[in-house]
Amino acid sequence: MKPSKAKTVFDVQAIRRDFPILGRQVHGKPLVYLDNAATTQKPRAVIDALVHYYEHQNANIHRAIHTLGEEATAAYEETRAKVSQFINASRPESIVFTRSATEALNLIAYAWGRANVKKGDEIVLTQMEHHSNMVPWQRLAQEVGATIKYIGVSDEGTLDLDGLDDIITEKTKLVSVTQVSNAFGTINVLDKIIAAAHRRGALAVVDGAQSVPHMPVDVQAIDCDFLAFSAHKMLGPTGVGVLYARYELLEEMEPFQSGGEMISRVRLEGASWNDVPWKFEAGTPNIADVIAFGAALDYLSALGMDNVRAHEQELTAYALRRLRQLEDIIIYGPQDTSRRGGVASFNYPDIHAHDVGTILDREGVAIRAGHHCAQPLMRRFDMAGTARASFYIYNTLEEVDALIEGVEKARAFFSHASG
Ligand code: C6P
Repeated sequence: MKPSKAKTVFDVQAIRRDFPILGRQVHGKPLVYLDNAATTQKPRAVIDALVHYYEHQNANIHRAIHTLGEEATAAYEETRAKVSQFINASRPESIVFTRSATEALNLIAYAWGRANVKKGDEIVLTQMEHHSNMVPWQRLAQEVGATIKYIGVSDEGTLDLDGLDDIITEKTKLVSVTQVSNAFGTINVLDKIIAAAHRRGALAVVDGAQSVPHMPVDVQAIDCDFLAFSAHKMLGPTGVGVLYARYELLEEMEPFQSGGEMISRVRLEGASWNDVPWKFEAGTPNIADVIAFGAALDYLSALGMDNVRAHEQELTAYALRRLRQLEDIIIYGPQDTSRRGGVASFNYPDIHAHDVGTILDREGVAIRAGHHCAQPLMRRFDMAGTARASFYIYNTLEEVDALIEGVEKARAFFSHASG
């Protein structure tokens, strides 16, 4: 089947030329990188920003009075301002840099959770959360004697919001929900959940690890209290995460880690804290990678997040249409692409997802196979895992064809093997 020409909103071939890794081959085949939900590739501008920092500006920040230190500090803080603008935070001081989305979620659980969640209180999560938005809350609940309640998932892979008022009650202190499922791609409608949380006086945490990289996200419009995401899933380097929080909450919260940078004054008897957000950035941060993340944000902003979303939606619609034509295949998540991100998650009843992934790898096609760090969701569907293709700005319809051909090969190989 020949693909119809892409109606893409930007020049994908020009974008591809910005990503050096896309020129490589895997097992003698051109690399088809469809594991973007795990981490995305990096454009030359991000790689260059890292090299430029180490070649021209390398210095510690917030303490040196020399020129290099001042330049590095300015570049680091400039990324904070760019992140703030990217998600429409009301001020850059609402942005805390962490190591990852995981660390951002842990920061909330420790610094806010330990002070505010008490015995008998309730925390509300969903059954489709990534482990990073489940385990920190489970540990907190266990430690303080709180209870966790879960919003269930329908057969379609969407949140079951019937009975929401019985789940979110006056006992609820915090509701934490992913905006987009990493495993199925489901886009969750947050308004109802966040409004219900606020009506009961609870705070709302949004796991934006799979939404911020792929669609416009406006924290003021969503009305969340916290948002967590990772730079490496949006063209940036690994080792940088973002915690957005309402400024007043950061002011009230005690620090997460302690040491250098996060203090204002230290005496033998004790210490006082630095201003927000530096109070939450103890020790020398990941300066180079934060600065290079700024280049990633520039790249995405120049494309426009509406365009990023439109491109992924087109690829996903095409992928779903082609996958549906394959006999026996099971596809997870909503079929309507207006309700799902750039993810196609599927299984054959009699072939292990890892086997599909291995055959695809021989064809140069990189996908993820397994439980996607969402074991409770896998259990809900009575399976060990899925094969997951996830798209980004540099993927093409032709690469979706390569995926389908690889899946067909896997099917043929294993039917043969077992037949
Ligand atoms: N999901 C995936 O392949 P970190 O690892 O901290 O950058 O991100 C954690 C995380 C949190 N929430 C969601 C919804 C996520 O998808 C992830 C990371 C990757 O699906 C790696 S497990």
